[in-house]
Amino acid sequence: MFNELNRRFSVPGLRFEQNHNGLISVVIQTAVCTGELFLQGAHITSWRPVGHEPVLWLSQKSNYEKGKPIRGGVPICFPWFGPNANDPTLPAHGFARLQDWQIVDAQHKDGDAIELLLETTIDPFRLIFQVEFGAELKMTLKTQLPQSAKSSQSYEDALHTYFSVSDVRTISIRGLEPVSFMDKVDHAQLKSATHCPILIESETDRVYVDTLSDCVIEDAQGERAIRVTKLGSASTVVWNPWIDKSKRMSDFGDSEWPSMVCIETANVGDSRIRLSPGESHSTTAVISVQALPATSFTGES
Ligand code: TA6
Repeated sequence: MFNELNRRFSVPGLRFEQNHNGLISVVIQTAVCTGELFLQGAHITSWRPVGHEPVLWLSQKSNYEKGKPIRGGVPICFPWFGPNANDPTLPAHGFARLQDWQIVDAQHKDGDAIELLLETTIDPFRLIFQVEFGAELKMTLKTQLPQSAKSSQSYEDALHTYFSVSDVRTISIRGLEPVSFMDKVDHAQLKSATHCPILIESETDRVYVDTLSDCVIEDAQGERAIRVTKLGSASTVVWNPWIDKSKRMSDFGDSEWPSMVCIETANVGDSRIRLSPGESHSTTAVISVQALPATSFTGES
């Protein structure tokens, strides 16, 4: 199968591989970046622009098996976020990250970038995932409700991006200072804006509501800032499991929590998307990295 894909999509800097569990991935190696995406879940597992350390975080204990979610990278959450409200036996974050997607196009773009187009169906919706691996990482999840649908339908979506940081206890996250948030670590209470950058000092699981703004992870110790720009997303989720929750996840190493933070580009809760037959919606995230001067982190408290 993956040999057929290599024949069908012969693009310089792109090749298909298959792991020991039969999962097929697209491996990208160009003059501007490296990256990888698994066809299961259209799941981006790595992106590393030239001159930088890897930007996406992956657990050393992740599964890479059919039907199991990969821990890290960019899981696509669809058609619901978190546990299913009506049936707890259904998979958390929906089906999109668990099922095979079909790659329908791969091509070189300006700036030695490579663009992939993948599709899948989650009845009654059709999903198209467009990814551009380049000096920036550009991701768009387009959801279509076919004209033939009998009625309007709603869904939640999220590009649940895991970022690699030097130490989550030393970073600050800017862009959400004026935004209220639902605190999932405190009975999902709606809390007022703090008007301060976010510092991660304990388990953090917040859904920032009604925000279109960029987020910037300032990682002075890692000498870089990571920017998340978004379109078509009204919710931003910030998550770090900290110590106890990490221990409760079998695919998350007990000592891995300091090296990651999630900034998720989403439409959840009251911001869920409702489509009429024939309508579509796109959720886009663009990730960019900027080196920070080494002097900006003194390490002094
Ligand atoms: O986005 C934060 C969150 O909803 C957390 O509550 C945590 O469950 C995380 O997603 C990971 O979910 P997963 O199903 O991938 O373990």
